[in-house]
Amino acid sequence: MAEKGRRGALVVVEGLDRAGKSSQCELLYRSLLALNYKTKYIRFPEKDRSTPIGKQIDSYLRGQSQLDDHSIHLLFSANRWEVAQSIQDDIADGVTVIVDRYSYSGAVYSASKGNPNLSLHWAWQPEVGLPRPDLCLFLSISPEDAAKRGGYGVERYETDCMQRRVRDLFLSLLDLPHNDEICVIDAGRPVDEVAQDILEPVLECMKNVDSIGPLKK
Ligand code: T5A
Ligand code: NA
Repeated sequence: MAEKGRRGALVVVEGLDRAGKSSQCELLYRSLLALNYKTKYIRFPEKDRSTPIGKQIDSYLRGQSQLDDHSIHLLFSANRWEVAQSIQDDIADGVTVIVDRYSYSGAVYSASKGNPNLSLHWAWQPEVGLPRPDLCLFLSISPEDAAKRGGYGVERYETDCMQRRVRDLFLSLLDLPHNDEICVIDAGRPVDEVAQDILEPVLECMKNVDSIGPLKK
């Protein structure tokens, strides 16, 4: 149903661990398909974590291997660069691409580790030049509420202290004038209510896309 010649939108969903990102991406994907839009759903790190880079990330997140903070950071970023061209191609082809975590997670999680040589500024630089989202939905939830949800506490970053730092840094990104694509959604409510709040700004954004730019410094 996308208008002839109009490009697809790049829509990113971000938030703390267990904020409900994957559940909401799946619902959004199905809603857009039901409305006859060409749509794709991808996630970072990749779903099956099966490329050489994906395998290294998976092993690190499960605590099965150790990596220097900068190395793992650059692997997460490389994982996005591997897919950047295919995102551009899909969007040019009129496909709206829904992305579950992106550069914002990349910068914020690494900078939350407390490594004095890994600031948010440093962490953002490898992301500069990646396709800039038309809309980034930040699913906002308290670390306490996130911790009550299924599966929490299994992976490396799922500790209370880390999640608090991650939340603070996510919120600090909202204050940067060049990140005006970020929209905050209250994700502490029932799944269908959150989904309704997400669909409206996405449909609005899809109507207003022009040329896609790069993420800025
Ligand atoms: N990371 C990631 C980096 O450090 N750098 C990077 O560059 C990137 C991309 C794994 C880790 O990698 C780090 C961040 C992470 O720590 P991941 O694979 O995206 O990243 O993490 P997952 O474990 O897949 O996903 P999350 O833990 O983030 O969960 P989601 O996707 O936010 O939540 P979801 O939808 O899976 O739901 C979790 C549970 O809550 C329930 C669901 O049914 C499920 O049980 N739920 C709700 N319950 C009540 N009310 C609601 N509204 C609910 N929504 C979902
Ligand atoms: Na997820």
